[in-house]
Amino acid sequence: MSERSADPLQELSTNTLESYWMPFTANRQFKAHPRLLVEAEGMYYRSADGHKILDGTAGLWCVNAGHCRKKIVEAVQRQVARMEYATAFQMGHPGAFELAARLAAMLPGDLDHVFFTNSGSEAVDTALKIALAYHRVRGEGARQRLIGRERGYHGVGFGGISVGGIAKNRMHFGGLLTGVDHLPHTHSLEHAAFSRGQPEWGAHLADELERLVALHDASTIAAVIVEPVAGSAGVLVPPKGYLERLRESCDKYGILLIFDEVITGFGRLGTSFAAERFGIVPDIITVAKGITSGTVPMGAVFVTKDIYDAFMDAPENAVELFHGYTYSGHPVACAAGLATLDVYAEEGLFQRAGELSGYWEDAVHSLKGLPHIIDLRNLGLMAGIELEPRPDKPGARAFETFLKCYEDGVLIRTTADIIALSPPLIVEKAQIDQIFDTIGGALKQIP
Ligand code: PXG
Repeated sequence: MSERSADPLQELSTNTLESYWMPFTANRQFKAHPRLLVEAEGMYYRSADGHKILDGTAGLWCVNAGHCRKKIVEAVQRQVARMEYATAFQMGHPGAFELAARLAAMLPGDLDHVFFTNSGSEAVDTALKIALAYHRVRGEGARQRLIGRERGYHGVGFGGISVGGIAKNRMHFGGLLTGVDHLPHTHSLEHAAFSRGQPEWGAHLADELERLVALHDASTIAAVIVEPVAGSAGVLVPPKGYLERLRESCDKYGILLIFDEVITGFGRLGTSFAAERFGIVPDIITVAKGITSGTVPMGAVFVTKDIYDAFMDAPENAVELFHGYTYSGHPVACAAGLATLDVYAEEGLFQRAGELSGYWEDAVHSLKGLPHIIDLRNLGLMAGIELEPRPDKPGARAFETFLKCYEDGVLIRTTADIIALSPPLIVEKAQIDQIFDTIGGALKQIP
């Protein structure tokens, strides 16, 4: 990263900012006070006004290998110059097969086939469609219900917001998918505030699935989808025993269990996938983000051999699944994915995240007692810091903390009044200290 960039973006005038409708952003606030990032390397961004900013959020939970890693950048450059695109329908290119095989080798249990998408939202909608179609091809087409969870985030497609459980992401968008129901979320300030790692309280909430089965009958339920650790809603760590009970109930009733690992995949919890961390094998896993360390958009759906095989009974020349994207298995994304897996393996980054998680946990909980904090939670290299909302203005306190931290050189992420942290897995202990010192300093100043 250069000392001070001469990037033309620095010259952006306020007028130039208007046309872009920014996603999940307070557009008017941003355009009045723009925060433009123009360069990145390792653990740092550089802003257009020349400040070095420590990345406490791995971009947006995705840059697990750190920014602009040479090996990944060069692999992308080579691929884009050699063959920038090839159709994925009735044709293939070696990179997609190679990446699928490499991923399959990392997967637990019988998970062994990979369907490529371009984002987490597409991965989720793909997984839900595969679940419905799987039951149908096996002659159980009445299994059409999908069960999500309150406070779940599964991207922004109609499938994802239907099973998702964040009111603001759902309320403006009509009737959504029919036949969807939700488990209760597992967050409880009363019973589990300031838990280190998995809370002791809350496994019984998985038994709510039994209630939904009693209500709808198992023969109508296709799948349950949960994030093993809910990320977007503010890092909600599953209570001890909770995911085990969900797995048991799904097995008992022939319901597919989908883990949405868009955030927890690729080392965030110190293992390849949360499935491995918790010792629970779902039937389907969705991933994105860390699959290319955020370098090129890509998502994927991992399914078991049983699911894949169920579709392979169709006549040999028939298309087995009427689903796919123009850019499924895009050559440049595959090149990025392969190089990213190399970097993860060569540098032992998943293991590194596991080894650092104790230091991380202590750093998170060292904030206890500071103003406004009503909960601290953590797992792997994830953390949630929940603030008491201002009675008149929910979200304002966390947003002001975000702005103050940015001013002080640390990028954090906030959702409502919760600060969510997830640094690249190359983070150093001194940088962990800097993240929490900066947040602590900000909280002392924010009213
Ligand atoms: N599932 C999960 C669990 C996610 O976290 C998606 C699906 C959707 O992925 P795409 O690639 O379509 O965005 C996500 C995405 C936040 C935040 O503030 C998190 C995400 C996206 C935007 C904001 O925590 N996660």
